[in-house]
Amino acid sequence: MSTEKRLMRVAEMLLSGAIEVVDLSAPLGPQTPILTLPPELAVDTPKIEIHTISEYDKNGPFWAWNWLKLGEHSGTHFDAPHHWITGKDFADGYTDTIPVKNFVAPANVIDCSAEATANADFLLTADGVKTWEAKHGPIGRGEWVLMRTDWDRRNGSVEAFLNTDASGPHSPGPTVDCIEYILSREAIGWGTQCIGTDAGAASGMNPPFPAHNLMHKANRYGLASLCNLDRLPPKGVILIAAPLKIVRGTGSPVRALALVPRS
Ligand code: 23J
Ligand code: MN
Repeated sequence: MSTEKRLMRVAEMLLSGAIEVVDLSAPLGPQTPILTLPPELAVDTPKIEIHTISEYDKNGPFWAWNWLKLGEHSGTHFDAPHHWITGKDFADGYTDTIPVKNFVAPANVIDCSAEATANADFLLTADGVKTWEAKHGPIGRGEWVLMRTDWDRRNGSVEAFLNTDASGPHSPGPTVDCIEYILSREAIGWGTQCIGTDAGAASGMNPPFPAHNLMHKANRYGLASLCNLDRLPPKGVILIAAPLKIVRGTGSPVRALALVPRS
């Protein structure tokens, strides 16, 4: 079959529902949980604000529109290489310079939901990824690796989502060797369902924040606060996640979508 015919076959399957489009983004608004870092270390992103300019009123009689106050790293969002010091020198590491073909790629979904439900500090290791590969097949070059934890079930509550106590944040994520391993498989990115791509305990790892440090050092990407990974099969889906074309942007909220064959 010609490429033209195959592409139109995809369009037919989208129209018929044979290929389903699954929404992997959380609602983006004032209730969206925002990352908080230790005050001695950092300044935080402000909460999202949505301000009405007009809604068919004296400020605009026939139209409605808003303006936003919105951090790049808010809600379901994309991390670009320039976000981290290790990725700062890549000319194609900003939201406006990443090649757009990298925004459409297959995804591998590693189900850690049972482990993360039992233990909020659960860490996925390289061995955990290899065990998954033995069952589902190898992670291919240019593919996403997504850690399913069902953490999106906590999205309605900032406290539950951030899950911070006196000892710090408790949320699942990858170990250093997990990220090293998926990079050896030439994954294009690492995605999670928590506030960031790294575990709550990641500040104490070596290097600190390995998903950020190592993925961005390799000019690769991150996705955080993904939803609905429980609706995806382990393999065989296409992920579409395109950040806004912010000039020299370090990340952006995204409407992440998965193309999934209807079973
Ligand atoms: C800055 C510092 C630490 C972290 C993050 C940002 C994120 O998670 C993010 O949204 O990129 S852990
Ligand atoms: Mn981020």
